[in-house]
Amino acid sequence: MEESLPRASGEARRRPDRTLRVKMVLLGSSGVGKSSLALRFSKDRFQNPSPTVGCAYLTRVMHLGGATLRLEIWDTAGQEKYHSVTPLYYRGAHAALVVYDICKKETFVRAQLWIRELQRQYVPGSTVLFLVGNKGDLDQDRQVSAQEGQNLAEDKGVSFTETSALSGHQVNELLGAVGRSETNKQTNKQADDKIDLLYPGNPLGGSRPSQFQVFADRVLVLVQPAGFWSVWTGSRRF
Ligand SMILES: Nc1nc2c(ncn2[C@@H]2O[C@H](COP(=O)(O)OP(=O)(O)O)[C@@H](O)[C@H]2O)c(=O)[nH]1
Ligand SMILES: [Mg+2]
Repeated sequence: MEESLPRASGEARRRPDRTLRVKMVLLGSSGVGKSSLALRFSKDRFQNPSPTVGCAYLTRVMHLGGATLRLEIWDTAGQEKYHSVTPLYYRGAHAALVVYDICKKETFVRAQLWIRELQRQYVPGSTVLFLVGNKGDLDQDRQVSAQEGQNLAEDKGVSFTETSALSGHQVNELLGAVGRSETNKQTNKQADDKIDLLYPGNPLGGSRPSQFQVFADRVLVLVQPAGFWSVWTGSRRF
């Protein structure tokens, strides 16, 4: 029974430095505004004709709740025209933004395929997906309603927002949401580490417990020989 107990991981896993690197990739059909959004995220400006970004990445530093986030914003180098974006591009991403143009229905259809592909490839929880309807400033030419976007996002279990790279509408809010999703992941991870340290390192300063029981995968009850008992819980599954 003891083999299944969480193991002490040692102090070494503490993170005094709260600088987090966040890899964020932009995906979606050609012309939806990925490069424009990348430029807006990084430099807070808009450029028409659209910037030739691609290949490498742009960066943006954000401060959020005591943490410094270094966002690496990856833009495709036009491979999406041939639907040939390599999985290497989005593998290991902390956040993936699947972008469509609210004025072009086919880009919305294509976004669904992107989400399906990503959900097949990524490890759940490690990459957070956002569905982004861009060109929100062109409401008069809209072919996809905000409700349709919302419905798709709910159906796929991803976050949703409409943006405008041109006006900057909702761009900072989106970046904030990406940042928060990453700091939350890190906080959960730290909670995991804390649980690791609690047991078997003498939780009550006494001897090792004689019994333990796990409820609902999340709650660990330790029963001490003297009849004391203590309960540990956290984000980790025991
Ligand atoms: N009106 C409007 N045009 C945009 C917006 N974002 C991008 N565009 C334009 O859409 C075209 C394609 O943008 P681009 O960033 O190159 O798209 P990409 O192929 O997905 O990288 C360019 O002419 C941009 O100026 C937006 O939010 N509003
Ligand atoms: Mg581009």
